[in-house]
Amino acid sequence: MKLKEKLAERIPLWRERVKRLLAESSAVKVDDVTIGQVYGGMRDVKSLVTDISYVDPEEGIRLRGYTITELLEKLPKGEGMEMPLVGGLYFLLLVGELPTLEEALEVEEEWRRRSRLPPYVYEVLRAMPPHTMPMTLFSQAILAMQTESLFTRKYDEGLKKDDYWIWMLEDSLTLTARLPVVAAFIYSLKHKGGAVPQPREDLDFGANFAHMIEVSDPLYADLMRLYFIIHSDHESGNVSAHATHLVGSTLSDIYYATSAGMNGLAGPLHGRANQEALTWLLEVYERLGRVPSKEELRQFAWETLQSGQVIPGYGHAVLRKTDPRFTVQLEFGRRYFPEDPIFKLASLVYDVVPQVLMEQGKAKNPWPNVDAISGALQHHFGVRDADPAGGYGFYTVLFGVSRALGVSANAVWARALHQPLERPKSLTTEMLEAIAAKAKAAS
Ligand code: CMX
Repeated sequence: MKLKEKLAERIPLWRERVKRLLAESSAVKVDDVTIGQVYGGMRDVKSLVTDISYVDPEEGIRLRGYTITELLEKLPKGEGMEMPLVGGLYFLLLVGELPTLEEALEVEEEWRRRSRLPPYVYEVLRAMPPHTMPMTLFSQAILAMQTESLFTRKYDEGLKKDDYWIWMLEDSLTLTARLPVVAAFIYSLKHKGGAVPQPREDLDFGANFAHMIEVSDPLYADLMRLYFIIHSDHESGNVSAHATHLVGSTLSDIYYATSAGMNGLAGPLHGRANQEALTWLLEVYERLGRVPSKEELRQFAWETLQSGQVIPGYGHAVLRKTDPRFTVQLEFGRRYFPEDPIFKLASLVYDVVPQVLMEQGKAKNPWPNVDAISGALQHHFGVRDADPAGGYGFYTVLFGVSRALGVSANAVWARALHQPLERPKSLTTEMLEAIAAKAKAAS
């Protein structure tokens, strides 16, 4: 397989590069850490490394050096597709170079070959109460498949350190191949009586998901290609990526590590914001029975803030401008269904909420992130987040299918470069007070 061959060529060169950097410069300082950062969720502390993506606060994400717009232009597309093949994106994340159409199709083929779920996964999910949150089911399915890990099996047989990545890649290809099926089964359990989804041999990752979830509008396959590409990676410090990396650093396999990352993605300040953003839009829409005026929307936003809640989908820990992942989804809606009322409402929120957040003056970034609009696009195609039994959060599962691409690509490289156990140091408040007193005396 081209993907594996290219990785095998590149990994020794990167090992040399990192070895040289460490040999020559390991004592060079990267950053200073303040008491505010220690107590403030380590915001902006530069202490992780990844070559797969980088988030610039003003510009947004670049995946392997490419902006979202560049990716949509340059990644290969199959016949009749508006959006690129997700297999090409995975190739790019892993290898670091744009694939040819053939290379992208090879990843797609590999995914199709590996997409069958072990039957017990269905039983594990069926055994859960009907109101179980979709993200709980998603994480459980990933953990249940840990029994399949070749990395762990080979490790137990005495695997050489230099070969860790090979089995991490094997597991990652299998896991990522199966996640659209897991997601479609969760949706089927919630809405369609639990029939087992049947992926097709002739469809790519995005179209197969659309087929399994039974959305017949061909535009949905393109939306899902776009969706799976833009949610894949957002450098290493976000909670799902960091939790996956942290757990993986103990040499836990990709199943253990990704399940941990998904539990982080399930939180309202992270991936669950996509569900909450839609709920917020539907609440305002249902209250008035129509798209509100700007003034009505302004009032609704203030009510949310005054009740002590955040406006979901707005703000970011790193970004300080509109998230390009938001913009590209906005453009998709404007192009294909500008008159959809919930989409219209989501666009109107973009005109109103940043100003409200600026007036409130708390959020460092008043602009929308990826989650502000993704639910409105799913809603257009009739894909529901909430389910009749009271569970909700299916949209976060979709985020999870995509995020697994990024975290697994990072995990392969973490094993390839022998990244060590992660173990930062903690201090007590008394120690921080002593550091503060010393600094005060010195000034
Ligand atoms: N609505 C209201 N208040 C907000 C806000 C928002 N959208 N975004 C930030 N704030 C508030 C914070 O709650 C914080 O208030 P306190 O001082 O009372 O605690 C203050 O502004 C400063 O926060 P910040 O430094 O700007 O933001 P953080 O880095 O602490 O948090 C984030 C970032 C994303 C958690 C926050 O902006 C937020 O809660 N947004 C809404 C939830 C959301 O959209 N999350 C998804 C992010 C993308 C993703 O991971 O999927």
